[in-house]
Amino acid sequence: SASKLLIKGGTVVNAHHQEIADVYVEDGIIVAVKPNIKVGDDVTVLDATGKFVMPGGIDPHTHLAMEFMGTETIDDFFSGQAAALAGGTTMHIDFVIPVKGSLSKGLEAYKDKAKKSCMDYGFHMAITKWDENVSREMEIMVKEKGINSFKFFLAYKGALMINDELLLEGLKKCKSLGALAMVHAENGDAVFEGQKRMIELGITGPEGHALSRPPVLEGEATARAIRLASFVNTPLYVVHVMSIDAMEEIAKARKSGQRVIGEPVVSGLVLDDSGLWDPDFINAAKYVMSPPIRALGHDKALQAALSTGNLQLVGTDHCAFNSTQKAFGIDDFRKIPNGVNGIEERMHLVWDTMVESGQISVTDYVRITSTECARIFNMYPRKGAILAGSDADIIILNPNSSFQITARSHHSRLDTNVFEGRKGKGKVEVTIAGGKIVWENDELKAVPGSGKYIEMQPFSYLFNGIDKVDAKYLSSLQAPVQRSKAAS
Ligand code: DUC
Ligand code: ZN
Ligand code: ZN
Ligand code: ZN
Repeated sequence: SASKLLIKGGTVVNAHHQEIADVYVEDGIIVAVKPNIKVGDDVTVLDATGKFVMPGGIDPHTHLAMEFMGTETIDDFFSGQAAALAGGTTMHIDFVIPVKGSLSKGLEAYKDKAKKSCMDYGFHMAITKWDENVSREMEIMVKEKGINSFKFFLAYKGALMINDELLLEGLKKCKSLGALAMVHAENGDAVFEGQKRMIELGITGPEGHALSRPPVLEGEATARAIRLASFVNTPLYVVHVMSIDAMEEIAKARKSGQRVIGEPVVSGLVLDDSGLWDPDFINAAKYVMSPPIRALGHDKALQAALSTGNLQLVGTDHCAFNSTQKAFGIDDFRKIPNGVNGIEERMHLVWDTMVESGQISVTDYVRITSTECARIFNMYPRKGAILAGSDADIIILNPNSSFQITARSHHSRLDTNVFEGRKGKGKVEVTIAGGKIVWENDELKAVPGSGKYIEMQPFSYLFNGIDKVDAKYLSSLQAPVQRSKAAS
């Protein structure tokens, strides 16, 4: 039976434009966006008068059901997505971790984990080592499996970290496939050194985590990755930009015309590091993520960079570990599983911090929470837009209503919340995913198995004109140098 939905009288917002209009949905697809749509009585009608009707959030950076640091994140593809839906996010892109070095085995494992999905999802692929087989498999991922981005780790020495030689190989491979290279930018060798230094000083608590990997190491790795991407002439996406140091490198490169994307995450935008000094271990350990949440001031600077366009979209790095798991590091901060929540809170906190505060417009909000992600990963306008023909992933946000965040009422399986107690203006009152109302009147109707795997095609707009730059470079090399043939 066809499911038909009419959203009446709201302000429909896209990244480029907003207007008062009705939105008519049939079988999961937006059929019409215009004023005064008339429908029969077999259609469910939602009144959105005085509210914003926007594309559902797309979270470009999550870790659901990930095995990491000797344990597994406690939000899986159902609980994490249910939390997302309750917070107005209708799609996410998760990171596949290869299994025994095999990308295809990794993808199969993640597709299996994702069978219980209640919203659409896509995958990035993490590259944790390099050899001929990885290189071959990258090609299969892009050409046959719907993957168009690969993440390289410049941190996690001895585990996920790769060196510059391998990063260069990876960048070249990404370029040849039209896939986007992503980096976790911290200098892993220096972090390792910094950790030893803290332990030697007897600083074994959660504050040691931040002290051992300061902003300068994020700035260094970000600058290095940007310069190597420039050398190869391929676009670069810097995940979880947490510091002024990293942000300024991205801003500078973009100003010079380089194609670099910077993704701050909601924890970095609204929190500072003071919690890491909480005398209660668990209260402090819940803030441990990498790169670390920075000192007061970095948060505001990252917000400002989003509002000026120096940073382009907001993720979460949602990577949930509960108190029992955080306690693995009670005697040594190096054993605290790294990760904080955010998949449920991102849309609300970004609205309150950026729109309600007057830093950005509502159209910009749609761009940084949804549309830009869809464009970068080549899903636009199927995703990230309220247009006829787009998927019906839609939220209705009431700017006059308020939200409050607490572990008692959130939908993640976490027993803590890194944003505990935060309140703000602007509430997602309705979430529609795949044309179905899944969140309304604070009630969740998430259906396991209803989410689809979204295959992403290579060569997004970030690759436009890259070949021309290469051709120009090559022809400059081929200009003959006149030298005298006289014997010396
Ligand atoms: N950082 C985290 O905090 N968790 C997962 C991986 C990462 O890079
Ligand atoms: Zn219009
Ligand atoms: Zn990372
Ligand atoms: Zn991450």
